[in-house]
Amino acid sequence: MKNILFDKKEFIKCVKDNVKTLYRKTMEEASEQEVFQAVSYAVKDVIIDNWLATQQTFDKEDPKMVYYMSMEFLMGRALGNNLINLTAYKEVKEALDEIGFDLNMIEDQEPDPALGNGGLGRLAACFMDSLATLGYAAYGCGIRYRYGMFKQKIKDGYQVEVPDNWLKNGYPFELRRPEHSFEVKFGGYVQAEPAENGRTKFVQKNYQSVLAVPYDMPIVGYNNNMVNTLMIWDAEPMECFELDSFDKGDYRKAVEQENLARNLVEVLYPNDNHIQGKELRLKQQYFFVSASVQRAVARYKKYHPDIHKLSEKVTIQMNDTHPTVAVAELMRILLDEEGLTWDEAWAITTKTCAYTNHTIMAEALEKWPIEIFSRLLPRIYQIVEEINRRFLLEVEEEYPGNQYKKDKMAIIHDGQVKMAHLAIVAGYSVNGVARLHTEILKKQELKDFYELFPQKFNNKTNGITQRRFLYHGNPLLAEWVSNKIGNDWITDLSHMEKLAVYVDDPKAQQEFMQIKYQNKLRLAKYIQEHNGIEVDPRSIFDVQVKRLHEYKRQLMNILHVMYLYNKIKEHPDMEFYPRTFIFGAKAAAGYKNAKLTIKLINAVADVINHDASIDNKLKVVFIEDYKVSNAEWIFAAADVSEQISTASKEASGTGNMKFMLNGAATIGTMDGANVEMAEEVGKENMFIFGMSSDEVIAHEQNRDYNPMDIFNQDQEIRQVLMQLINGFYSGNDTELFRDLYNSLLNTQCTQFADTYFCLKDFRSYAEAQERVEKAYRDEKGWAKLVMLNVAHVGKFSSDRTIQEYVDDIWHLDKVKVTVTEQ
Ligand code: T68
Repeated sequence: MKNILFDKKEFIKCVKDNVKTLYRKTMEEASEQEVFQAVSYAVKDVIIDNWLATQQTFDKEDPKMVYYMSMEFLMGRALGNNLINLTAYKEVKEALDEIGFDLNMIEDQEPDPALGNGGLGRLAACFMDSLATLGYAAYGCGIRYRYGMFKQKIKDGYQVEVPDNWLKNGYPFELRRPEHSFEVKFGGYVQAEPAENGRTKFVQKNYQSVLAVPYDMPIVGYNNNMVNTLMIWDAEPMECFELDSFDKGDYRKAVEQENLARNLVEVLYPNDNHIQGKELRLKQQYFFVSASVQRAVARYKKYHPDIHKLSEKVTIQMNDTHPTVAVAELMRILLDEEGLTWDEAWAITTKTCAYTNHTIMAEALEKWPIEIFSRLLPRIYQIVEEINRRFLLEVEEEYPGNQYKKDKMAIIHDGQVKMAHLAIVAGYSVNGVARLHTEILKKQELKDFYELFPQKFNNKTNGITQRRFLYHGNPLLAEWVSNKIGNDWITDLSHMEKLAVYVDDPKAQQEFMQIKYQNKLRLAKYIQEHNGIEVDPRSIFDVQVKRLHEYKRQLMNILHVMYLYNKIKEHPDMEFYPRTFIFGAKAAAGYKNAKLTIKLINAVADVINHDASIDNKLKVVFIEDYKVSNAEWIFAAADVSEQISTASKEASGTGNMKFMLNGAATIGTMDGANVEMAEEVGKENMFIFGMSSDEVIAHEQNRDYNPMDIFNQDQEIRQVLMQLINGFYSGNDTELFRDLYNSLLNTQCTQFADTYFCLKDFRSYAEAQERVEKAYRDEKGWAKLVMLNVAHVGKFSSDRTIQEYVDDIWHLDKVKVTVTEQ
């Protein structure tokens, strides 16, 4: 088949035709947005052929498939990525150049689909890319939120949330598939009825339902013709408003049902690592899980007669506990619709479902009040009760008479349904996302379950896709790497180790640092345009971009900036290498201390950036609306990557890997995947500081940490803290930052003062920052250090991660798609 992307003339013609048919315009008349749409449709055309071919191959070869269930897919823009994976980026760029359009500008017109919060959602997106690239059959299953992650505006230093209406111009890379719609039922009650086979069948009555309609998005594999599918579900009313039901006095119900459909997928909950327990969220969970499991079973049944063998062709991976109702939904389908016995259904379910844990933070663990759960999902609740009853018998057998164990491990206890317990009991695999995190799960958080089911537990250290975060985000470095070692790194990142021979080569060092400089110029321009701040591209770009959370310790970072500022003011002649501290972070709308930290960063920026006396030695920049699209530029331009979470709190982190891939040095704690990064590149090539996770956990258990001791003993720290409450950064308003001060020192305001040990780790952090500065002054030494980081990043590709999931958990078959003339 002819691929128009590689034929300039044909491609331009196609774009022109699209502009004409879509908008009745010529190229000259079309807006940038319209040209984006026209180009995207031309690209989609090519994708569709591969998509069809992939489906045909699936039908023929019948491979085992993974259904990756996730409340969040933080995909980022598709156009550029699709062109890269179709290996047509350069060709299309040139073709567009010819007719006077800049591909970058066109890419910029695409909304950044932000159907996720942070790491967990972005991981799902990287996994989809790797699955398609490695040739594995996969469906991503999620929700088509009408509004994704809010857009962040900074007004007067405060975060303001603006709705993200990403669908307003229509999204070219989605396909509505009404023929695959399913009904999803909520509420009502369950009636036991006699069934033909003499058993009892359970029927949900007087329920409300919505129609789940999937939109498919193509997931293009790199250079292999493979196109997998991300199906995201929209909710529509079952039938339009009926006079009929009005007549029956059911008017209220008809309206309620319509409202249910309208509200269900309206908005993504914007909390990262925090669960609020809102009823609508449970509705969202059951909605997309039920539809996805129904579609998976329907697809299986189309080709296979024996439902007992479901797990030979289908595996369901649950991205955290958010989709855990999947186990009960699968049980329901097998029991109530397929008519299997409990034991048959349980045998299938426990071979089909697997669970990934992403956090040990207590506030992120999902627990649903029985009242909400049983009212909303009466049949599902019955099934969970039965799973719990049988599980507790198992616990009793293992630990006779041990009520304490039973209470601790029960799925339903104390008026709550514990989703992690359900996922572990019903899943055949439980994995953490970095080695340290998995060890903490086994030894502490999930110890009881590990002792009962040791064979289920395993680690899968996270990874990222180099195709988006190097090839697309940092074209200069990507090209340099390819010139040095060839193209193999694009699909096998372990090839990066071949760069090791260049780390002492002065010419290579110079080229490498020149590319970094170019990327810093690009970011400096972005900052000038967006923030109106002039930053010196020769200063050290020290970057912390990630969701705002107290455990990630943006507060410690900005306190350190305040400390440096005091030092420079006090000793104007001291040696100091100019630094630009760059922050980017969204705070959950209701997270007070997080929002106040954003205000503090901006307040500090305001004072420091306007102080001419410090001779531009320090600059502070808060980048508004941190998201996948601007992240790519930020990673490319960073010298220093801040990965400074309190040890034991960051399950893995993935930003750390993206910086490493782009030649930034990490300053970080021995937390999450930082530990494994240090193992790969050597501790001497990172800037490690702070307490170990064991030390943190010991302090938490012994409750023997008192930040007041540090406040009393350390003058400089005290000075910084006093500046939070003496109006220094708040135009004499002594109350503005008091909550932050209290969170660090006042035991009356928070249960534990300085819960995340900012003061405890402060000196060690400041000392590590001094090492950074010293290392940066040694130009050759620095070039070698960051090049070594790039050379040892191989392990952190999501291709490696996915291959481990396939080998140890999913056992998928590799598929090869060939596209033939149609
Ligand atoms: C992150 N978790 C981890 N959660 O914090 C991070 N939570 O260490 C890890 O690298 C990443 O997952 C991938 O494994 C999250 O991002 C959430 O976003 C979230 C969303 C809703 C509810 C709870």
